[in-house]
Amino acid sequence: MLQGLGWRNFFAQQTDADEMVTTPPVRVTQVHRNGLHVVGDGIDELVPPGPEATVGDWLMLNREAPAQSRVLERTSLIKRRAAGLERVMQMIAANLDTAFIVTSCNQDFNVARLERYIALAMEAEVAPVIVLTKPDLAEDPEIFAGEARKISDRVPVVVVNAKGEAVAEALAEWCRPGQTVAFMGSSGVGKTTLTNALSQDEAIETQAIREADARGRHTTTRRQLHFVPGGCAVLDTPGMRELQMTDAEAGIGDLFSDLRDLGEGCKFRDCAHETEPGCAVLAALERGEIDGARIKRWKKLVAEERFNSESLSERRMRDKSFGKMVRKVVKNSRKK
Ligand SMILES: Nc1nc2c(ncn2[C@@H]2O[C@H](COP(=O)(O)OP(=O)(O)O)[C@@H](O)[C@H]2O)c(=O)[nH]1
Ligand SMILES: [Mg+2]
Ligand SMILES: [Zn+2]
Repeated sequence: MLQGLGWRNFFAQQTDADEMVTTPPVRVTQVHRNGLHVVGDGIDELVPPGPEATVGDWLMLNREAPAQSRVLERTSLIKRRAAGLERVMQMIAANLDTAFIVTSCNQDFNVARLERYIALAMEAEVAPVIVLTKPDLAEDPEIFAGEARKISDRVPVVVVNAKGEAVAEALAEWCRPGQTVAFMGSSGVGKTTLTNALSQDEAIETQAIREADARGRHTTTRRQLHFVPGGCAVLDTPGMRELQMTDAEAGIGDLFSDLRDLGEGCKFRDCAHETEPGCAVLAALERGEIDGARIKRWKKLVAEERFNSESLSERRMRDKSFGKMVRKVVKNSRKK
C-alpha cells in the first residue's frame, strides 16, 4: 500500500517500527491554506497547517498534534523564487523522480524556457524528460523534436498526442510503480490532459472548457498529486509564469556541462567569454564547434542565477561599497 504511494527504503530508514505505528507515514497530496491534504495507509484527510511541507512530502503524522508531524528528509526538492516583491523561496514539489517538461509543437515551444525548467530539475536531481504535445496539430512535429533533442544528450524527448491512446505507453519507462512524476510547463500545453490519460479517467478538468466558454474557464490552479492505477504518483502543476534562476548553479552547470568544461580552459579564471584573450569558449565558437545562441542563453542564465543567489548581506555590502565609492568621488570632485 505505502509502496504504491512512493514509500521506499530511503524514507523507511528515517523511522522505526514504533514510530510507524504511533505516527504513521502519510504523503502530502495538496497544500491548502487551511492545511495539508495527506494520504496514507487507511488515511485520506486534511490535517491542520504546521509542518513546513510541500506536495510530495512524507510526514510522520502526529494525530494528536498534527502541527508537530515530522517531515522526512527528501530525495529531491524543486523550488523557485516566487514572483512578487518579497521573492521568497517557494517549494514546488518534493520527492520527485522525473520531471516531464511539457511544451507543444506550436508557438509555446521555446528552447530557452525549456532550458530553465531543465536546469531547475537538474539542480534538484530530478531527471528531466521533454514531452512534446499536439503533434497532431503541427505540420511537421519532427522539426520541434529535432530542436528539443539538440538541448542535451542527457534529456530524452517524447512526442505524444496527449489526447491520443498512447500516452501511458509513451511515458511507461518513467511511470513504473512507486515512481513519482510531475508535469511542468506553460498553461495550455496539455499537462492536465496527460495526467488524466495516466489516471485513466476524466476526473480532472482540463482547459477545454475555457475554449468553449471563456467564463467557464478551468485552469489548474493548484498542485495536486494523483495516485494512478499503474502504481505511480503523478503531480499536475499549474503553469509558472516566471521561472527565475536562483540557487541553481549546479543545475545550469549540468545542463551546459560542455560549455562549463570548456570555460575551465580559459586563460582568466573569471573569464566572461566576451572579448578576453585566451578564451577557450570563443575559440571553440570560432572553430564552429559550438552554437553561439546557446552560449548566449547559458551566459544569461549564469548571470541571472548569480544575481538572484547573491545573499541579502552580500547585496547590502555591495551597495555599501558602492555608496562609499560615490562619496569618495563626490569628495574628490569638491576638492578640485
Ligand atoms: N489536439 C491536441 N490537443 C491537446 C493536446 N494536448 C492538450 N490538448 C488540448 O489543449 C487544451 C489544454 O490542455 P490542458 O491539459 O488543460 O493544459 P494544461 O494547462 O497544461 O493543463 C485542452 O483543450 C486539451 O484538450 C494534444 O496533444 N493534441
Ligand atoms: Mg492544467
Ligand atoms: Zn572564456
